[in-house]
Amino acid sequence: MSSPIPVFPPQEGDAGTNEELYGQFTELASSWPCFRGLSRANQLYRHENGWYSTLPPLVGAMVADARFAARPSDIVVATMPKSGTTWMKALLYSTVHRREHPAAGPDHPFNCLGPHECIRHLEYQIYTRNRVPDLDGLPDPRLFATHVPFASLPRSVAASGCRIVYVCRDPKDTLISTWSFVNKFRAEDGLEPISVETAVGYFCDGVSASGPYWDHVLGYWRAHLANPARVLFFRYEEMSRDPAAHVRRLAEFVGRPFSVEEEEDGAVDAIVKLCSFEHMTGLEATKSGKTELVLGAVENSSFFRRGLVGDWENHLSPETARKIDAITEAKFRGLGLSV
Ligand code: PPS
Repeated sequence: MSSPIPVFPPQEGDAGTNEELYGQFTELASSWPCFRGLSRANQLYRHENGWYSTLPPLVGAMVADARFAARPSDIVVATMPKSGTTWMKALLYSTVHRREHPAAGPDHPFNCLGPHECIRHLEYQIYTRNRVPDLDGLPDPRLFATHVPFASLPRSVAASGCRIVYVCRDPKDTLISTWSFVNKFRAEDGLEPISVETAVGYFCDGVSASGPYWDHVLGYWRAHLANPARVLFFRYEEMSRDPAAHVRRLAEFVGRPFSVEEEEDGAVDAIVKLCSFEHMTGLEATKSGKTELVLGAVENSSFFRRGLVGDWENHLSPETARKIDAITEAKFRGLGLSV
C-alpha cells in the first residue's frame, strides 16, 4: 500500500540559512540554565515558559515559532508528554480522514504507520536537524502536534486562530507514565534508573519535560475558557469512561460532525475500536514499527504501556498521592478545573 501520508516536504530556503538559524537558537538556548530533572538524560533546559529535555526540542520550538506559518484550517494536538498524545493523534487522524480511510476498512493507514507518523510534532519531528520544511503544499486540514506550553506556541498559531485540541491527565498517572518511559530509555542507555521518590521530587518541582505540569494544564485551560470554539479541552480519564462521546465532540469541533447515516453505520464505534489501546497494541505497526524523533528512531511500542486510569496506585504511597493532590488542588483552586 502506498503511504497515505504526504512525503515529507522538501527544505524551504537554502540549507545554509537554515543551519545558521538553528545555530543561532542553539547558541542562545545553550546559555540558559540547565538542571537535573525527570528526563532520559536527567538534564533539562529552562525556557521562560517551561522545561525542555535536551536542547534539540527547545531549539525546534524556537524555529517553529520563527518559521511555522499556521493556517486557520490547521488543527494542533497539544499535550504534556504522557497525557494521551498517542491516543488523541489516533482519534483525530481517524476522525478527520474517515471518508478516505474508513476506520473499519481492512487497509487503514494505522496498519503500517504509528499515530506519531500520521500527525507529527512540530518540535520533535518537523523542525529538527536544521530542517525548515515547506509545509504549504500539505492539504487542508493540516494536523500537527506539540508539547510546548500555551505561551510558547508558534506565534502564527495564535494569529491564525487555528484549532487546538488539548488533553490533560491526572498528574499522578502522567508522572508514573513519564517515569516508566524515562527509565526504559535510561536502561537502554546503560544508565541507573531514577527512583520513584526522586521522580516525584522532580515532577513536583516542575522539572520534567514541558513542566511544570500545572502551568502547562492551566495555560491551555485558560485558553479554552477564553475561546472554547478554538481550544477543545479533554481529560484522559473522561475519554476512558466514554470514548464515543469524545469522538463525537472531536468531530463537531473540527467541523466534521457525524451524519445520521454514519451513526447508523457505526462509524463512531469503529473509530473508538480502531484507536483503543487493545487494538493499537496488536497492530504490526505498533509491534515492529519505529518513529523518527529528534533524538533518533523510537519503537512505536514504547508509546504504549498499560493505558489505565489510576495505575499510579501501584507505584505511589497514599502519602505521596496526597501531597501531589494537595499541589493540584492549590494550583487549580477557583479556576473551575479538577483533575
Ligand atoms: S507521548 O510520548 O507524550 O506521546 O506519550 P502519550 O501518548 O502522551 O502517553 C502515553 C500514555 O498513553 C497511553 N496510551 C493509551 N491509552 C489509552 N488508549 C490508547 N490508545 C493509548 N495509547 C497510548 C500509554 O499506555 C501511556 O500511558 P501509561 O500509563 O504509561 O500506560
